[in-house]
Amino acid sequence: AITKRWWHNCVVYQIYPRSFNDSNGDGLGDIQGIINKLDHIQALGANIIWLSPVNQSPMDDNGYDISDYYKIAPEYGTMDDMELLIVEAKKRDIKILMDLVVNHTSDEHPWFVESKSSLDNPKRDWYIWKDPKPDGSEPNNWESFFTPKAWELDAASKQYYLHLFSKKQPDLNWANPEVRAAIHDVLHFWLKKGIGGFRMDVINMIGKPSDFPDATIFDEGVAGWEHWANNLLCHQYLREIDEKVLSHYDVMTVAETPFTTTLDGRYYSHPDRHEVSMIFHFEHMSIDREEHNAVRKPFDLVEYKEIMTRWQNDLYQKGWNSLYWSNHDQPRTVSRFGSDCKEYRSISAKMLGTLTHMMSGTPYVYQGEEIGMTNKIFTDISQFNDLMAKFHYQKILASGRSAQQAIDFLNYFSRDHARLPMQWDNGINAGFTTGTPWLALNNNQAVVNAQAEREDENSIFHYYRKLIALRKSALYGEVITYGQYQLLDQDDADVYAYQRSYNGKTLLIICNFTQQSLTRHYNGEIKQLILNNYQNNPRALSSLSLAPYQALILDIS
Ligand code: TEU
Ligand code: CA
Repeated sequence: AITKRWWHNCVVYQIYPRSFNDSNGDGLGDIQGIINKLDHIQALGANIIWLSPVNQSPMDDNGYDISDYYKIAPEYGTMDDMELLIVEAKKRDIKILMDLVVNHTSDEHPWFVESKSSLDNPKRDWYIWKDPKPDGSEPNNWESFFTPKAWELDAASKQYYLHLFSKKQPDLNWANPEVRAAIHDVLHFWLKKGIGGFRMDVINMIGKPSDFPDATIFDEGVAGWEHWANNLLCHQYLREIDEKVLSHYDVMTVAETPFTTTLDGRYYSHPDRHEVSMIFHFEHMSIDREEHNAVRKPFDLVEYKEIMTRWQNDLYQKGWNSLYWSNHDQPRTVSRFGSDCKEYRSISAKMLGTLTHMMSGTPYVYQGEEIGMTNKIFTDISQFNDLMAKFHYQKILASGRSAQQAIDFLNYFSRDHARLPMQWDNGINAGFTTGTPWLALNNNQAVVNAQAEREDENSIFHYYRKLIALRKSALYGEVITYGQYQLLDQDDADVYAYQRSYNGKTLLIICNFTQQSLTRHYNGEIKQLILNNYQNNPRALSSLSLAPYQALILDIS
């Protein structure tokens, strides 16, 4: 068994500051705007906020390119605003997790400016510089997430630097102990301000093998990942962070870790290894697409169950899961996995929330998910903001597909969907700003907005509020937090049903993923109907009728 920790029954709400709430009419969300909406998050019942980056940044990747770890981006506010946010959140029993983006900095960070200035600058070795191959080409064949190659030539010094993301995001050289010490200082600085921990951006990529070998796997992701993802160096650097910093505070950490298996998940999150509290894996995020080739695949519920079940079982009492349907890099949950048509948007959003919130782990709610915000229909590449959308567009055209095919893929996949301004009410700009929003709204705020959701007791918002409250409830909190998971009917392609059991209590969770009415048979007896996204009353489990997208949480102890 694992030791109980305070974050085990917490629910995290993710804020993408740029798109959350604008307090001063410049069209950009800001920290004061977040403070003004803390009551919304408190009403939902979340007690941790993961704040996407608010540090000073040229915003090449909307803040995931930091130019000063000790400063707040002026467009988002001041250090005083940040300190006020921590205080105001604390008054509501909410902790703030900051986004720690330390695999790379901005190329405008003074460290990189110095590093680039000459071959013998003391900070030269803070980044990863390599000579070209004899023919002048890149030091190896690694690719980048946002550009074809991971290396950029600096004409002045005739060396290449490594960037796994954009060329304005040079990778730090974690092999250099000075770099690691500088990052440890950054963590201490923020933890002393009273934050609750960190979400660690692509932290599983910080270890680069010293010989920089060529990639040999090309179809399964950004080439090179077999060398820089989840290696021993990374685990060692994380344990060093724990020893030097985290172990001195009572904090939670969540590591963002693409390319991970459940075994990696255990290595990262087993408490005795002293690395991180939990990780974000991406297996279920690639269920309906090959990101690398920019190709969409059909969603397969049986495969989805297999993935989720493996994570639930393999980490049970050996680590800790995080549970999510979406974040600022993903399409909108209801459009992607449910249905955003008028008839089923609300009901399917509730069903999807039920599925993840009843699992073992810490659930994450991405801003707008709790009110069922949807994907937008884009018609032209000029409407996208995200640098990854532009990269994918070029990649699709280069693979011989048409511009329309590229837009179709982006309408499904683009990170911009999640970054459209939050819809607070049915007023001008959905209440997000009184100015011109930095990214055009989806314009369905007449139907989808937080005010309407708050006022309607049958809304998605209130359903999510109930899901979150259950995890903390005296009656069901323990079984939801610590119960053993058991999948039922693994080959059922339409319904996801599972049980959770703990200390003599058993919950049965049933989710219909289709628009059809179905009948299913389960063992046991309904002792109590805990939650239902329809108003009806299920009778016998031996012959249970399920309405389209129906979700049930039943006590069958
Ligand atoms: O994302 C890392 C990452 O793996 C993404 O590039 C992902 O592949 C893609 O967004 C869609 O699946 C993190 C941040 O969450 C992202 O916003 C940043 O752009 C990136 O790191 C670089 O910091
Ligand atoms: Ca603003």
